Amino acid sequence: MDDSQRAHAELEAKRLFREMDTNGDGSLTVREVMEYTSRHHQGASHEWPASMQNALDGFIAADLDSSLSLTEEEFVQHYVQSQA
Ligand SMILES: [Ca+2]
Repeated sequence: MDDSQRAHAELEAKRLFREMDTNGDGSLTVREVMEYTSRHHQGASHEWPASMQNALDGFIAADLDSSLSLTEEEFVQHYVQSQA
């Protein structure tokens, strides 16, 4: 990933973060992430559990300090790495 791809991924991550942060407190809870994933699920309904599991796995991987909430920094870092 070059610098412009990274910058693009960071912008995309920040946009997503704001969309997922429904109460606007600057951190994502498991609940916010799961609700967002559930709302935006587009595959077949039998794929829904796998999609929720992926979201949960992603959340746990991104939550470096195990605070059960993601700061924008944690989220952006995880997102950019997952795009690389
Ligand atoms: Ca929040």
